[in-house]
Amino acid sequence: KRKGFIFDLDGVIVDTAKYHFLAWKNLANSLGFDFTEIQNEQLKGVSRVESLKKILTWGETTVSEEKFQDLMTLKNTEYLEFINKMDDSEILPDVPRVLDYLKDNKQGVSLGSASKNARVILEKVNILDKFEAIVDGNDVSKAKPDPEVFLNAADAINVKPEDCIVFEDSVAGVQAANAAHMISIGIGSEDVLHEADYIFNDFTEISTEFINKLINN
Ligand code: B16
Ligand code: MG
Repeated sequence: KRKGFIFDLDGVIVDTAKYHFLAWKNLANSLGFDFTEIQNEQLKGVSRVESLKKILTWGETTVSEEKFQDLMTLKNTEYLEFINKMDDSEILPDVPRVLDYLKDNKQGVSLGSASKNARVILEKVNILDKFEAIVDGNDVSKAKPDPEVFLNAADAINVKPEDCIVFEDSVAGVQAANAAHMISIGIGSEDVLHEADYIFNDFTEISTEFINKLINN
């Protein structure tokens, strides 16, 4: 049977959280306060606008709407400098193996990411052509944990939500997949992602047998 396999981007296909961290940290420091890795964890899966709102709250800082826009642009400009240096060596282990297996077995494959930079990142790491459809931060109005991004990603490949499987590294993303009535697969630690139907540390732990089980269920 043709199922739909929907991949989150940041934290699932590539580890861009480290670049988001550096760019947000520099921004926070320029405003006179610090930004920690623990805070960065809480921004996973969260949109750019919501991320900046949280950071300003943590830094007990308020800015005008105009300055807010400037800060978003500044952060993204620096983030893109890191992205522009990426290549296929940054694809997380065994992601290409799973993508190729799904394609060879005629499964639907799409991207469901909160990032507005999804396409450029997939191009940089040279796997844009592995996806039948890309749904990203430019296409949705409601952020994860709202299921909109995954429902659109399912629709774009013509697969019913209940026949879709989502790979996610963030709590909000797992909740979005569950809200869409899809099978959620958490990539990361069990402590954080316990709401997922299945949890793996990374794709090296995802066997062909397991994928076959998902396809045939
Ligand atoms: P951008 P994902 C999310 O991507 C990231 O996890 C999150 O940290 C980031 O703030 C968000 O994209 C927006 O990214 O600034 O590039 O539009 O995990 O949903 O692929
Ligand atoms: Mg993610």
